[in-house]
Amino acid sequence: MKNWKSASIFLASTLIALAAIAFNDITSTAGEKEKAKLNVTMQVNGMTCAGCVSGVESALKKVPGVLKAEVSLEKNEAYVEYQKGKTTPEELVKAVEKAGYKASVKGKAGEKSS
Ligand SMILES: [Cu+2]
Repeated sequence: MKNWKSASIFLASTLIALAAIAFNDITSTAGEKEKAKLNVTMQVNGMTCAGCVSGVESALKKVPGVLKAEVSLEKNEAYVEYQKGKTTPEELVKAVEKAGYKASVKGKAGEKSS
């Protein structure tokens, strides 16, 4: 009986801890959304296949602050959404170049509210 009791106490505290983590996650996600989001379109040259596309995409997604990276092989373009203050278009260009492709900033858009 004693074991059962301590086991259930352990379970209860684990559940409370998990709930606290989940709640924290929800509040921090809401906080992130309030931060300004910027986006940039880059010209990317040197991509020849779907493997290149995913290589550029994963290189961009590894940059801290990047929220979204969409790479188009046909357009030779990369569209990136990122958090203001966490990274810059110049750093994103560098990340693509480090992955082995030629990149340049095509268009910088302002803050996106949604
Ligand atoms: Cu390729």
